[in-house]
Amino acid sequence: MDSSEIERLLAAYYDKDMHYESGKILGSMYSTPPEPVLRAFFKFYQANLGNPGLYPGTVEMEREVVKFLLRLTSGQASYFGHVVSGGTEANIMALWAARNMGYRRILATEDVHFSVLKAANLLSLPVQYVPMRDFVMDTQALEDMLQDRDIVVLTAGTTPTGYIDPVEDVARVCRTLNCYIHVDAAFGGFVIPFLYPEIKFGFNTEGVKSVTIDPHKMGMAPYPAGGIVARENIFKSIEIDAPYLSTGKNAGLLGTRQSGSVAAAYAAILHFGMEGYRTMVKECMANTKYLWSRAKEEGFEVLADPVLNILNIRVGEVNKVREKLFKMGWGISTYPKYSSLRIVVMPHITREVIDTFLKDLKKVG
Ligand code: 0PR
Repeated sequence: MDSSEIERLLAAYYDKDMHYESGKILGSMYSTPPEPVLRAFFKFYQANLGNPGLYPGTVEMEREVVKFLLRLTSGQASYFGHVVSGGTEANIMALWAARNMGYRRILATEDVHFSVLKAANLLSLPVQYVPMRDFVMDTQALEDMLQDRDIVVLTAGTTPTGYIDPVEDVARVCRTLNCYIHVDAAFGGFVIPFLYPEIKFGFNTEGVKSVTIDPHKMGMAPYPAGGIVARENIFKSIEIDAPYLSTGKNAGLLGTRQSGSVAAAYAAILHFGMEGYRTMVKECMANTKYLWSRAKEEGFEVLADPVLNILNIRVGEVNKVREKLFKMGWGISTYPKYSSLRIVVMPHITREVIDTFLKDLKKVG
């Protein structure tokens, strides 16, 4: 086929998909990255950090990204880390390393991201749920359950509510035992430092060994770009011989890996910088509060006052409402457990979008 025919055929599929530009995707943790970031992706899209020896330039950019992730998580530049395909791979790598280091059981709340359950299944690690209080881990309950060699997975910005598990309190409870604390800040890592610099969720709490923090969520990088950072070289425990590769070793889940997104994540960091991210995050939070007050004005019940830029609106028959909204062009996540619609207020969710959405929701909610 010639290229115009291919394009014509593909356009039909493209039109079936939802697009961020429409402003109608309300349930994702992603927004269209700025133009220079996308250009970086395409310039480097053939780089493959599965064989780093061929791509020393991209290796350097990965290190720069990791250094920025360490800055956001209060780590030191000498700490360790990788840019990976997403929060799932980051969580799997951390838990894989923890298991190989001799830790035996995962403790987490029910609001932990399902990738942690996936990792537990892959790694044959048992999971015990710790009760929650006000949407975060109940430290008292944890204290009663905790055993030596447990892995405590905390979430800084949970997937359903955006709430932040009490990292410092948990670390205090863990202090007398040999436990592994992993913090999943896949979403919150690019938000908390800009809204609440006083909240400790990273390496400024002793006992936190690794943190997941994803450029392809609030870091405004295109996928696949997750991040895993660690205080010590935990990756040593998952390293495997790869004699024919330039480095002779591989310490990750994937082999070949799309590394245009490493260049793009670096470009996003250069494009926004700390100040640019702060401005963007504050705008998202202001819009979240706008959504919160407008929804209440319209008579909707909001599940929990927003801490980060995630808001849940409670509706009856949540799946039916979601289907109706979908027919009106809205892409939204639901949390059946809370009977709520979850809205992640990313940069494309403007006040105009919010007003239109609430009008539509009134018709079907
Ligand atoms: N940890 C947390 C706290 C997460 O919220 C997520 C994903 C992950 C880990 C896993 O990250 P990856 O998806 O990068 O592997 N949370 C989003 C969610 O479930 C993922 C998502 C993104 C869902 C876009 C839908 C969507 O359209 O909401």
